Amino acid sequence: MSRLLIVANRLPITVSPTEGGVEVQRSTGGLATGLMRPHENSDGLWIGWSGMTAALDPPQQAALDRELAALRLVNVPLSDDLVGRFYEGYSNGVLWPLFHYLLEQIPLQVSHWDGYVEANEAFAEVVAAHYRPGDLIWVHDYQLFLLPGLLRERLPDARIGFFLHIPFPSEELFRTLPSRDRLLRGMLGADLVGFHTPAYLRHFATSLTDILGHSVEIDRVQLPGREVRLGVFPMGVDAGAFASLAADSAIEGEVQAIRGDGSVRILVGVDRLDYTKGIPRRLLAFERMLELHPELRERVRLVQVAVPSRTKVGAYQDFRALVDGLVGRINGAFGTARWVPVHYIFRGLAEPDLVALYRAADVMLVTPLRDGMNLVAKEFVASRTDGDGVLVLSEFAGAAWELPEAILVNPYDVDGSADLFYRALMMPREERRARLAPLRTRVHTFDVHRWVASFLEALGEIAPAESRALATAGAPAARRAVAQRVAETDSLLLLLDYDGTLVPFTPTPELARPDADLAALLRALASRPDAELHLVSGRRQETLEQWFGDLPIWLHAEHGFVSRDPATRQWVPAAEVGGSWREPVLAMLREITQRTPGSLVEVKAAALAWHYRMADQETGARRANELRLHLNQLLSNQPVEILAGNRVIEIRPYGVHKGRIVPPLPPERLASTAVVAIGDDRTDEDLFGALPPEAITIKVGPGETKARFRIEGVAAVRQLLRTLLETGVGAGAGRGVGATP
Ligand code: ADQ
Repeated sequence: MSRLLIVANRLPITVSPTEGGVEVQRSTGGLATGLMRPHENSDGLWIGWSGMTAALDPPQQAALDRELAALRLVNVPLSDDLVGRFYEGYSNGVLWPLFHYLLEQIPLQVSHWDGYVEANEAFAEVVAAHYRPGDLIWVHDYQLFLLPGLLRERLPDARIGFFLHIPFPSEELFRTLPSRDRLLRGMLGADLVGFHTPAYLRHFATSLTDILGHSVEIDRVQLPGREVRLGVFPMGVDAGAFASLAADSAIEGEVQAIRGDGSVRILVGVDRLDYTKGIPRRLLAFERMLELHPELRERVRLVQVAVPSRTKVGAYQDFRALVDGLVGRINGAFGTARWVPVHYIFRGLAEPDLVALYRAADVMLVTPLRDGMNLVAKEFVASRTDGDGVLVLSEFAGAAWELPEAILVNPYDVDGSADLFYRALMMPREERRARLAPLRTRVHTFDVHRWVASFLEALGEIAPAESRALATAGAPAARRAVAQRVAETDSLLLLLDYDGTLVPFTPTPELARPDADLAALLRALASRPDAELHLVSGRRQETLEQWFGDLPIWLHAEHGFVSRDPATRQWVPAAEVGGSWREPVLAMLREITQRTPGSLVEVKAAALAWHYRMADQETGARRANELRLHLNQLLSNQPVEILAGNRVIEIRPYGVHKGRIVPPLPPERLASTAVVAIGDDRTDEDLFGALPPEAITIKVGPGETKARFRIEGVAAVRQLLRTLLETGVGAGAGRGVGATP
């Protein structure tokens, strides 16, 4: 079994300094309980912050080190200042409200990103220092979005999982974040990214498509040389533990004490005091119910437990005052000498007291404005071993997806909530039991242990890095192969695609002109006496002539439809230009361009192309499908082919493709020539296919390919070409070509 490295912002302990030592208490929260078992079984480590920023004296520090080592916990030391910026400032001041759709809580100017980066880097250093090959790394939550990416740089072969405990917001909201790209890239360092619900996964996938331009399949994203899996893993609670606690006779006594003679029905709320949990509107809805149903006065009571949380964040201090004010107002307006409508407890309760309260409740109110999952709802269900009690649950809690038999409320609708609270109080016994039974089965089946096991199983199923590397034969292997072949031979034939291979894609084709670096690189390659360089592109002859006309290289425009020999500098077409198909196709392309903002038509000598790189992704893809359908009908009897490239559809005469530019390679030439072809597009597959098996074919970026090797992008292509410059062709002498590993 692999060792498990759990990485979360906090260690599952609370540390309090004592005279000459420290007291370490284990946390009992859902995450801590759920992960403790695999932590202990796997002989692994739990890496996180201890919660301490104050310096300990040497005996205290020694005591803490001993305690941590015994529990296999590793502290990531964070200074007071860094915690202020990373945790309170960026994580809880910016990410938390934004991911919960509460834009008004976000500061006018987003700051402390630097602290966020610094803390994630501190985590990466500690994890990398403790990592051993074969370990599984499981990173948790929004404080550590960058960590998977930082770890991937340090540990390219590690298996890394990431789970987000809070919602992933709609892409339209997420994209307001200035650092959106870096956060997404950070997450994509993982091999598996998990969410509580399919909606969060969908939002994340849309962000990847619209912000980073990745194409996402339902449960995976293909990156250059690597795949990232996406999954839904709704987190559960330790239902068995809650059930046994609830059945304890001591708890039964406490339940009776809370319920008294049963003449006052009890509604219960249990939350961290957080503005996402919907406490003020819940209080307003309770107040409204008392207004609408005066007969309930002195007959119902709301017990609201709120555990103090994030007390150093400004928004939470104001929020506390708001809740205090509302409780005071309701109690002042409705209370009598023998009845207080809202019983407010501002502290955390020990687990037995919590379970007693869950058991005593007639109605459990879980009404967050937005919540990743909400474990309180599940703890309530697990504790109701008596099979009774009503759960009122917000539509905007992740749990609603799994617990639809609850009474679902829109917490923003105060009047509607008041009606539903009333309905829950009045619900007949049979209905209460009928609704609770399926909830109980689900909460027990999909408990926290099942959650941990299914995530780790999915992560464990991902092929270990070595076999992934073999399957894709990445950049280091390509560089080694090129170096070796160059050393064995005495001439070099280089066949290079342009867009997406030598330069990155740009919004419009004319922006992708060669930069000075590239021009110098091509010139240097072309001036080697032993090298023959071919540039083969889908572009027009005029463009290639303008950009590369003065280089002594072969130019092939329009995928090889027209070529220029460096000796004669004459452009020669491969087939007759024209055809009756052009006019109607052009009309069709113009019409679709008018309907698709951001798309454009390119008219070439032989071919016509419709580019939709700048169009809205969804519309672009839909229109491209539509266009292909119409073109297929229109052109069924014509000697043309329709080619779907990278956000472009091209219509060109049949049989003219990049493969035809390959110069004759009789056996004697092949034996003495290193043939290297590099391209990123579907059209380059024709080139790869036309080359003999000895050729070194290299695909740039993701997607299916006939090529033998794959490298990740333009920068890596240029690096490989630079290596070629540094290495003389070997004339069979096997001259030292140090492949960069
Ligand atoms: P939280 O926002 O902390 O967690 P939640 O899932 O409800 O929210 O978990 C709270 C935990 O704290 C529960 O185990 C509960 O028993 C305990 N708790 C709350 N109030 C308490 C009180 N007054 N006294 C004692 N204990 C109290 C984040 C996300 C959630 C997601 C979890 C797990 O915000 O949406 O469900 O992570 O992924």
